Amino acid sequence: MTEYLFPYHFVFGAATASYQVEGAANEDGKGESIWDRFSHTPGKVTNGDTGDVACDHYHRWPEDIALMRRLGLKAYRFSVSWPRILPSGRGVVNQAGLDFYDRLVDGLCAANIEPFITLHHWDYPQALYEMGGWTNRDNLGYFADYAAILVKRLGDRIEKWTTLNEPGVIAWDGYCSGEHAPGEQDFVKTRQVAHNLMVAHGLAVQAIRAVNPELQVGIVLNQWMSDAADDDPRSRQQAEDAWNQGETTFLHPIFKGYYHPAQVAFASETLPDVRAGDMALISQKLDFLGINFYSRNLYTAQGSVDQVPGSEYTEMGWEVCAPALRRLLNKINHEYTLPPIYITENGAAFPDVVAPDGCVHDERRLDYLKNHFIQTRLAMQDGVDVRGYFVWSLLDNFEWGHGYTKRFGIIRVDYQTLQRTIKDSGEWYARVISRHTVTD
Ligand code: IFM
Repeated sequence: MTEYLFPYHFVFGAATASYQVEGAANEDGKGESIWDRFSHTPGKVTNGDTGDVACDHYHRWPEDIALMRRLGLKAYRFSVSWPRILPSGRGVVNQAGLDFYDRLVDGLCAANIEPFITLHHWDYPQALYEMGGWTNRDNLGYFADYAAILVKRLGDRIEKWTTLNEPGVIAWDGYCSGEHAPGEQDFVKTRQVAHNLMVAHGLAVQAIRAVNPELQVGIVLNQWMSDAADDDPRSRQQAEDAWNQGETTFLHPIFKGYYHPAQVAFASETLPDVRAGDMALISQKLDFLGINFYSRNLYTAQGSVDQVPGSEYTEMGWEVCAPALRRLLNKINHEYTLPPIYITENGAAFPDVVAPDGCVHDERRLDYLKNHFIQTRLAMQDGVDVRGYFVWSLLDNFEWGHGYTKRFGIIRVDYQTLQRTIKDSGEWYARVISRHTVTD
């Protein structure tokens, strides 16, 4: 038996996102988001599910904070619904929307749970989308205005501010595959959206610091490790090329101030319009980097491998490969000069069942989390400065195009009754947090 002790100040947290858990889609003056529109469009989401009610976190947050306390969470990462604050995405502020987050943050502080806020986790205001969305540069400043409004209201109680969650998914799933809102399929736009998101991030960083320079500001990127399947140098080259052409899209501009040359060469037909000053804005020094990690891509000399023989897969079809997290952390730590890192999401969807004893014995999720915690600890021993870890997710929730069919929570949500039940993985996490130790 090996014990992996985490440092005293290590932040053990869990995460959610507004559209995935809040519900109350039309309450208290909230405006429409692109996800409201998309999920109500027939054929876009499995079973026609929407986030109208979701986990009803908007009303049940006191119960959810009580559950967080029960788990002993040190921090809760949540996102803000932009159209709840600004129903048209800009202009008139909806005070009732601000009041909701005010109550939530007060509740967290009273429970000694540190709030980690994300400004934007995909529920973009429909009204701004109709003005060109992220493709229109004139809209980017509205994100900074929105950031400033939130900092003025919540900056006295929240220290850690994240601008965007997974800009790559916003761009590629929203504008290329069309599997996410707004459901476009246009590769040229995709590249421009990716660039514009980084500009908007830079503007928001400035806006946050202009209101309160004491706050810590970061961004959350989802990164998949690129692994070679064997020792063939051509496999290693494939993995490295794929990393440079794809996985550096945000890391390179943000931490080096320019696009990776391999990416520029690879995507030369669809390069975005980069204006003077963009790169300086994008590469402003950050206080932390959030990494969302779920899986890896694997390459042979012939190209990418779809199914890895002998590997376990989650309900999302993602390979389970915890050691890839350690390799990823070491790789980015080696290639970039990074601020402290938080694992801002890690977790797995598995087909849970409620046992006759009323419990959810989610052994596979528990093992997944345990092994990823261990690999994180090993990466820290290798010298990577990881300060915290947020399980995705606190609650089962609306998994975007999959609706409610994929459960990631360490707490089960019964979508008929909205009753919450802590799963075995949640009970395990509570023990880890109380002992600061993961035992293998
Ligand atoms: O549910 C999502 C989350 O919103 C962003 N990161 C990945 C999760 C699982 O797909």
